[in-house]
Amino acid sequence: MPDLLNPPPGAEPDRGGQVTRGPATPESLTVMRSLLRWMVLSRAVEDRLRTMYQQSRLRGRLISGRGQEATAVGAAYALGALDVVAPVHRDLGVHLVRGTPVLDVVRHYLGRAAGPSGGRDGDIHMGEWHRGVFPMVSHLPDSWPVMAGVGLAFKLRGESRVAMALCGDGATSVGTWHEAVNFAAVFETPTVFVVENNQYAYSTPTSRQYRVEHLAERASAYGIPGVRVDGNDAVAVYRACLAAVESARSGGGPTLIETETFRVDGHAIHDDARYVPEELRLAWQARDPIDRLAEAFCRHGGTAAEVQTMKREAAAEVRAAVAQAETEPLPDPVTLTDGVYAPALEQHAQTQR
Ligand SMILES: Cc1ncc(C[n+]2csc(CCOP(=O)(O)OP(=O)(O)O)c2C)c(N)n1
Ligand SMILES: [Mg+2]
Repeated sequence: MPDLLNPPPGAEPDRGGQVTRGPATPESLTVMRSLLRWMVLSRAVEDRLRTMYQQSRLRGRLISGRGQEATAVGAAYALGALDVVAPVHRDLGVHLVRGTPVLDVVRHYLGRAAGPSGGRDGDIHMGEWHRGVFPMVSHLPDSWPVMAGVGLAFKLRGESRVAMALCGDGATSVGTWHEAVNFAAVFETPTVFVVENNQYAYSTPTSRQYRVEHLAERASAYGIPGVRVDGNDAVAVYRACLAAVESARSGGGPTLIETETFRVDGHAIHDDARYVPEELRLAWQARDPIDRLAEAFCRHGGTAAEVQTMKREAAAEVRAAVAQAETEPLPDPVTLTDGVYAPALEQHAQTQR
C-alpha cells in the first residue's frame, strides 16, 4: 500500500512551495509578481477554455473561477512544498501553483488519455497526490473532514506539515462542514480552512443560507480563530493564509478564513445568472483581483509593460498546450473500468463476471 501522505523523493511539486521566506514581506515585489503571474495564467486558461466550449471543443463543461483567482492563488501560495491542499471547483489557481502544467489541465478538459484523470473527467474534478493536491470530491464539502484527518495524521507523526481545505459559502450549510471544523478544533489539527464566499451557491444568495453577518464568526462556536479577508486582494489572502499556515505548523491548531469575493460568471458556463442583480455584478467586476494586483505591482516598482508580457506569455503557453493536447488520443475504451475498483475488488469482480 503506497503511503499517500509521503510522496516518493523527486515527486515533490516542481513549482509549489515557492513562498519567499525570510526578509521578503508579503507586499514585496517578488511575491506580487508571482501571485500576479499565477492569476494571469489561471485566467488565460479559463478564457481559452470558455471559447473552446463555445466552439464545442471541450468534452465536459467549465466552472469558472473568474474574479476569484486571488483566493485560489493566494491560499495555495502560502503552503510549503510538502503541505497538502484540497481545492474545489473554482480553484484552478491551486493546481497551477502546486505545479500542474497547463498542458495537463488542458488535456484534462479535453478528456485526453495523458491528462491527470486519464480522460475520465472533463471538468475540474482532478487532483495529483504527488503534488500534494487532494483530488476534488464532488460532494461538498466532503474534503473538509479528510483534511482534518490528514492534519491529524501529520500531528500524530510529528511532521511539520499542514493540510488546507477550501470550499464555497454554500458548502458551509452542510453538516459535514461543521463536523470537520469541530473535529479539527478539538484535536488541534494543523488544518487551515478557507471559505470562498462568492455570495451565491448556484442561484441561492447568502441571505438564504445563514443568519450570521460573516461566516468567519462561526469560528468562535468551535473555539478557533476566524479571519475575514478581502478575497479580491491576493496579497491580503496570501498574508492571512500564511499566518494561519504558520500558526498551524507551530502547533496553534486550525484557523477558519473567509475570503469575501464574488462569482462574476454564472454557476457554470451554461448558467447566465440572470438572478444576480446587474449592479451587484458590475460593482464586483470593478474590483477585479487581477487589475487590482497589477495596479499595486506597478505602484511598488513593477511596470505595465511587464504585466503585458505576463499576459502575452500566459496566452502563448495556453495556445501551445491546446495545440499539443488536441493532437493526442482519447483513452482506449478497453480501459474504461480501470481505477474504478481497488485491485482486490477488481479481482473479486472478475470472478463474478
Ligand atoms: C453535497 C452536495 N450537494 C449539492 C451539490 C451540487 N453542487 C455543486 S456546486 C454547488 C454550489 C456550491 O455553492 P458554493 O459552495 O457557494 O460554491 P460556489 O459554486 O459558489 O463556488 C452545488 C449545490 C454538491 N456538489 N454536493
Ligand atoms: Mg458560493
